[in-house]
Amino acid sequence: MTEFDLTIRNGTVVNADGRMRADIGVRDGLIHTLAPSLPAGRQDIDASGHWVLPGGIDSHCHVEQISSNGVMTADDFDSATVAAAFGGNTTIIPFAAQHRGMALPKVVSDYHACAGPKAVIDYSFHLIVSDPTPQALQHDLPDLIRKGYTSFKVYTTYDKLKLDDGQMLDVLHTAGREGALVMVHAENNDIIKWIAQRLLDNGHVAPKFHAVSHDPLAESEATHRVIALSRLLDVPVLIVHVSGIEAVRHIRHAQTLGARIFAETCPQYLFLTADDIDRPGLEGAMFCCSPPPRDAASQEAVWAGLLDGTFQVFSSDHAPYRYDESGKLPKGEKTTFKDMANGVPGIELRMPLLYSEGVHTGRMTLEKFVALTSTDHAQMYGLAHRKGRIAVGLDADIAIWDPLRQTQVSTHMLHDRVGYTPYEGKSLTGWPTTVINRGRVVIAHNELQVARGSGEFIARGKPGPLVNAPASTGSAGFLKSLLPKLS
Ligand code: DUC
Ligand code: ZN
Ligand code: ZN
Repeated sequence: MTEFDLTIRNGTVVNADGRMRADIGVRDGLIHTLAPSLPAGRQDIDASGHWVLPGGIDSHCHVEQISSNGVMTADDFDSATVAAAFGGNTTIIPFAAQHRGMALPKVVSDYHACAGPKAVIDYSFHLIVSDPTPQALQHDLPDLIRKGYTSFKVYTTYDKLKLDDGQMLDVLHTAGREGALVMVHAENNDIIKWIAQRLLDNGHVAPKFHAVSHDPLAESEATHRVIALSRLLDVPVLIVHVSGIEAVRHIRHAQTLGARIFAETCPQYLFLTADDIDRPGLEGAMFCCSPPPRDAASQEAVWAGLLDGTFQVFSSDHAPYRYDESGKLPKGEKTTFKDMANGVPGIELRMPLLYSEGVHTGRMTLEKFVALTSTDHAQMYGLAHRKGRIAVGLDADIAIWDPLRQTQVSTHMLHDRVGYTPYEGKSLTGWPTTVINRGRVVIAHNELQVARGSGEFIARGKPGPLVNAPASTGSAGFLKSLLPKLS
């Protein structure tokens, strides 16, 4: 038998549906053989005492993206993919973000020009759709979906991004017809603006008022509304970065009705609360994201949702802005909570945080961890034909975890360009020590082993079985029969 390019031996292989003692033989970037015992390949890794997991897929991160207020993220495709790889990821799905007036094909080609020469691991793109013109809905989106951009994010908030309900229905209708998945940022824009203006008028400008203005009811109302729009047209929707108890309840209720409502949450809603924003001066800005971290009861609701299947995916929503005039503090000391760039970093710590606080503590099985950080991202977003499992014929995307490695989080050990972490000082147990993407050893011995630009763009298929299962709830019969015939 020809020698393997790479073998990983003596480890325990864990997929979302179970674990086994197996050696892995890799050839031409693919998992070629899984067997109880294999001879050493040209390159051989001893995984004794380690978990051998599918490489992480971070399906929500903002990289080299200009916000609607014109602020560029601190990370580009070099630093973001390096940080992602050190944190156990082998694929990221950031956004190609349309701002109003921009043509979607040009947006996509611009992001490719940024990512191609820099990414060290594989990547794909969701679209952000802020301008659903007839050209976008009838031509550009269908064309891009066919080319492998099979999901897009839309917003109910931010003045320059938000869609009204009619536009949302237009987008859902197109997605339903073309078989794409719509991700929604669900917060009520007017509630947030109304509270924020009154706070500012009364001199309440500190970062902690960011969380006050993003009241949980703003999230609850928009989540409920988006679920209704999705059910009306029977088109699947994934609600991103869910933070509050009421939103979790709306999603769970819709799922029990049989609606195709899916959901994502992020580390900031498990490990931070609004109290973290209440710091001296402007320091709280480092903890401000939208929706904001909430309270202990919300954290518990989010944990429960992760464990009971309400959430399919756990992503970072890495939105990297520095604590200076380039990001969080555009007006220096005079910056109010309304001026700051929204977002927290987390691309490198997403999985170590969940491993330590979920798996190591016994709260979550390792199989569930794999589903939430890799397998179900592949399922939801049309990558399952290549990624998300350790199985013969799939890409050799593998993270070897030392379950006992102790780490004290410090910004200095991280590889992003943000300059702080909201998790500074936290003690973690478990870390991915070797990371392999398409058979290439990307991280080993605490060092990056591959060249910039060696990551590949992955065109995605249609969202998988989870999304396509027929819904047992939705619009009234006549509308349902009419919809497929409407343009
Ligand atoms: N909120 C978003 O909607 N996007 C980026 C980061 C954030 O906090
Ligand atoms: Zn968002
Ligand atoms: Zn985001």
